[in-house]
Amino acid sequence: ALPSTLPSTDALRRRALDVLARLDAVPAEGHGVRARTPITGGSLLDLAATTADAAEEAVAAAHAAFLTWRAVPAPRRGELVRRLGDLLREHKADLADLVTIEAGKIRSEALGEVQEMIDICDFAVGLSRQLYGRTIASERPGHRLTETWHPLGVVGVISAFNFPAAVWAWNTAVALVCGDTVVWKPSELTPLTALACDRLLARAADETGAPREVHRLLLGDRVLGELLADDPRVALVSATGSVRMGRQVGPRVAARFGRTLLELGGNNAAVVAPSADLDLAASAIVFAAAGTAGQRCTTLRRLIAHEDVAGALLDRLTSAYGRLPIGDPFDDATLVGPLITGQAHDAMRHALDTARAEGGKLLAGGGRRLAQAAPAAFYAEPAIVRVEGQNGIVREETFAPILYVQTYRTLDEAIALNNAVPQGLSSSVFTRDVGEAELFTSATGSDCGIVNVNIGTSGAEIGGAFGGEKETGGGRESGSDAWRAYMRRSTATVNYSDRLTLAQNVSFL
Ligand code: UN1
Repeated sequence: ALPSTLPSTDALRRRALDVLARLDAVPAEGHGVRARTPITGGSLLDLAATTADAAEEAVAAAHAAFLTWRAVPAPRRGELVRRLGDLLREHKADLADLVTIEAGKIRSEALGEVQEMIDICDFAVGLSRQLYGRTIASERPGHRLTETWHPLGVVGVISAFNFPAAVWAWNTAVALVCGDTVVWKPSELTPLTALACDRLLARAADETGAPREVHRLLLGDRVLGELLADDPRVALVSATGSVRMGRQVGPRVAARFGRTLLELGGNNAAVVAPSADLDLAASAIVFAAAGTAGQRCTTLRRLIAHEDVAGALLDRLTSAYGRLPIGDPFDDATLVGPLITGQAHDAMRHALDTARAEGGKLLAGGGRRLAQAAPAAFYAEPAIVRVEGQNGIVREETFAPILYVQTYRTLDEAIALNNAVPQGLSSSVFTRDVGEAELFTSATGSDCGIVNVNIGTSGAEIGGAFGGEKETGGGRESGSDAWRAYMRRSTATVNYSDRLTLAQNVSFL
């Protein structure tokens, strides 16, 4: 029996079913996909996996819906997304419950995830009136050149367990206003959250008169992802997950000249300069490194501290790590919930063992909690490891709360360390020196897609474009002009004169 510090699997199942009932999304039981909770490691429900035939049919339906949806004026398409945002506001607590139950996120972060969905809906509604193209000066008399953005087609969304709802919303809210339709293959680990999102969007579609088939959900394993990768009717595959997954999906889509938007691993660093406010830096570092139990692609994994402040900073960090409340993510006092699976815990153990074998020194954490109370759940103490150099395991993204610490002398050296890993998602510098901050964010500074000053690496706002370079995959989602990846560009040259003039002064006939 579990101690009173963790809820029982039965209680969590009841809670999930209550939420699903309120959302009118009670799933049919079946085989192939098992909903479970990392809070206890227990199974919640067995659901029917989508068959390959049903997945084919879903793509066909989404493609047929695209042919009508693309002709609906963009501001009208925005009405569907506005309604989705309203429903998310109404059901914020319910959806956050499912995120906590399936992904193990603490309450505040689960609510934050739903807020991120609401924010992107608001953004997309505004965007639905701002899908601007360009007018270009023609070199020919009596000619006009314009660039117009048109809907692209079916977008296949492949998403991960760690943002089981928000990453779907980034893609779907933007794709829908762009005139695309969506087929979603969520992580197998978070099917109930996916069902709830799908249901809320179906309601929004019914209430605004949009075709239901603007969105279809596929539940199951990677075979369904491969199906999306290989289907020429899927114009864009937007995939979030590991570099390994990206290496499989990217070339398959490219082989048929389809488009991809890849959000793969991060190996994010923070540089702490001598002038930094160490209290501010320490708070930011603890959230970025230990928050979400280290399971964000933006999680802080490498700390690069100036040798003059490393000692004082590490004192603050080890003391904060020693007091981190680890346990039931529904408990308001908890800051660190469970790892998603036993494999994630194995990967953490393996990384810590390897780091030690490579000369690293464990400075904090690394142990397992609540193992006797909940043998099938994996609560890990966030770890800090002092390393010398960045070879071996430090170059890899281990999806767990491990912070590797190194020191530096010159900012050039720190920037080189920041950039000397295969991934390029997020980065931070903590400094009060404007010159240092500017250099870090400049062309010769951090090579990442996200570069922060005096805030941590995680927790980006939706207004900016989200994504990274190198093995992170190069894709950009969410705000700014990331919407362009979801549309096709058409360049139109119109001759309104009564003469044929060829470009480049070519004469013919
Ligand atoms: C992810 O971990 O896949 O910047 C996305 C952040 C969140 C999104 C993370 N807004 O941490």
